[in-house]
Amino acid sequence: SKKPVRVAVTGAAGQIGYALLFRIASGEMLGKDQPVILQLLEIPDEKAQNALKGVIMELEDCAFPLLAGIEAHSDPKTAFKDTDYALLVGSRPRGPGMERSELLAINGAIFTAQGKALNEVASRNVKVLVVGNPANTNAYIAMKSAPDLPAKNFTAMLRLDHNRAASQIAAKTGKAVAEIEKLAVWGNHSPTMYADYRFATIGGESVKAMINDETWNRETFLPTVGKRGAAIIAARGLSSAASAANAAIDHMRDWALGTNGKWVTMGIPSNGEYGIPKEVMFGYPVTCENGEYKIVEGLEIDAFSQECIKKTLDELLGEQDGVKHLI
Ligand code: NAX
Repeated sequence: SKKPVRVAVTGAAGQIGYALLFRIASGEMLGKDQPVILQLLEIPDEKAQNALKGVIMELEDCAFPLLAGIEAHSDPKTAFKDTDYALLVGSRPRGPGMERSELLAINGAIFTAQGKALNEVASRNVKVLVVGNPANTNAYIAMKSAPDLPAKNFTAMLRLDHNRAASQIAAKTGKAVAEIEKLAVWGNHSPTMYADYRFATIGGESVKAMINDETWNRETFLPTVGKRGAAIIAARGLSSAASAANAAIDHMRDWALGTNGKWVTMGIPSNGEYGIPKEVMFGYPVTCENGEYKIVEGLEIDAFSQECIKKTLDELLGEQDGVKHLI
């Protein structure tokens, strides 16, 4: 049988953590034959550490055959020791009345510390996914704080936006969501992201031709996908958690185990593809094979798409500029 791999999860006692850990432990992320050791990080605060203890008791009570160990941590330097995968979920999202500079400063401190800890103690091949918002910029900070690790191993989660877009298209066309191929989401995990179905197909047929309604694209589809997070908060009184955890599982599983040629969306550091400046943590369509992702290149970018991509890029460059002094 396979040797266990180490999976670190931060914010482990939060609501996404609660929807995520049990699925990782049951083998949904890395395969039903891959034992895992969970290395869970929470803030030192007594309430958070107690909540984490409760989650661990429940994980134990599941008696998952693949769960080879569980550890509770309050320091990233121990939590990330030799870790093969790191899901950085805990962060400080923007609260009511919070200044942008305050948000960036708090997360800057969290993600510089976690980036440095990964740099010092993680496996040299660690695959990092940042879920905590602002996800792209937090991933950028962690990457810049870990100069000894490959920059390409730092990624941000845009998979929830991708899955949201797929579900809207399935509803619009009346087709099964599983049949949708070649969907892309460009840019920042924020309402500025650009969900792009120009290349998408269902059963080999063009989704764009099937829908054939540019007004729907611009006035319904894009705002619906962009504001879906806010719609869920309005309805549930809490932000998306199960769907976010599901997207994190999808992202890591596809990265680790491959997509068989299927396109998925990942936030990854640019190498200049599609005119995005180097190192910007940008959502791109990718395929994955042998533990590596590859950007889908050569797609035509029309004037409207160019405009959308510029808007989300400008927002990201602004965020990146706001944290320059921290890294
Ligand atoms: P919760 O507030 O329920 O949980 C967050 C947990 O993180 C808390 O238990 C907190 O104690 C812990 N935490 C905070 N700072 C930490 C640190 N420095 N080290 C370790 N743990 C720390 O939030 P939840 O609903 O789980 O959401 C977590 C993050 O995901 C938020 O930033 C949220 O904005 C973000 N999201 C990102 C999404 C994406 O698509 N990229 C979608 C869903 C979600 O909104």
